[in-house]
Amino acid sequence: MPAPHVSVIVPTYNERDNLAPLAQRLFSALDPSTTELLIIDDDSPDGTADLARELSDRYPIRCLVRRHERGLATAVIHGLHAARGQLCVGMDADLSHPPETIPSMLALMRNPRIPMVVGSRFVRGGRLACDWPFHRRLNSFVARLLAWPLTRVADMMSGFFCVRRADLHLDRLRPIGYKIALELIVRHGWTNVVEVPITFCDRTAGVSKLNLHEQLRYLRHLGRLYLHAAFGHIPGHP
Ligand SMILES: Nc1nc2c(ncn2[C@@H]2O[C@H](COP(=O)(O)OP(=O)(O)OP(=O)(O)O)[C@@H](O)[C@H]2O)c(=O)[nH]1
Ligand SMILES: [Mg+2]
Repeated sequence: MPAPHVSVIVPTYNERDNLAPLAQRLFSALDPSTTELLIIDDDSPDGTADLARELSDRYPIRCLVRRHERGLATAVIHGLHAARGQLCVGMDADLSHPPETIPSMLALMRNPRIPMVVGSRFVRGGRLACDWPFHRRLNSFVARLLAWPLTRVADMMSGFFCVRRADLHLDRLRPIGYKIALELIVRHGWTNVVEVPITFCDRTAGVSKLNLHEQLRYLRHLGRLYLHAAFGHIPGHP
């Protein structure tokens, strides 16, 4: 089988109910002959991986299962290692990120000076199609404020992005937690990141895995990124 042009990497934990609609929408938006959907599942007890294998009869899907590891960012990195496409898209399984935006992200990546395109809620035209309660909006605002000195990307919290595989230095990454796009931007020193507006929808199936523990982990992650920004990479150190 020839290598696909695009690998869409989706980390999953208990996303069985979202997988079929995700595959259907993704392969309506993208040509299945040049795209692979790469599911990185952390041995979900709800049978996400079994369903992914069933769906692979109908769609170009590969499912990799990690049995003794958990974590969104490390799952995406696992996917970046395994990807066969020249362009890699990272996105969530819960349909919060519209697959229909991916073609315009891929088109922007034709410009070799752009290392990354981010699907963004916080640029003109981007929006939340859901009514987040005040505490959630505040949470998101503070999280972005804390990362603001590290990058000018408005939605650096986004898990929806596209990168060129040849530009990646995966050995530089030391992620913990959720914020893989931020990790990629800071560790690569990317300044020319472009954002495209998206309409972000809350999940309608499955449950969120974002909890207080993850939020505290984000603070540790930020600490590491500030150290990196201040002192550069010290081999052997996080
Ligand atoms: N492989 C893997 N995937 C995970 C893990 N935790 C979350 N995910 C996936 O990462 C994506 C984002 O997780 P969500 O639970 O939706 O978290 P979120 O989007 O930050 O939070 P919400 O806005 O509340 O949905 C989904 O596709 C999850 O299935 C994990 O430990 N391992
Ligand atoms: Mg989500």
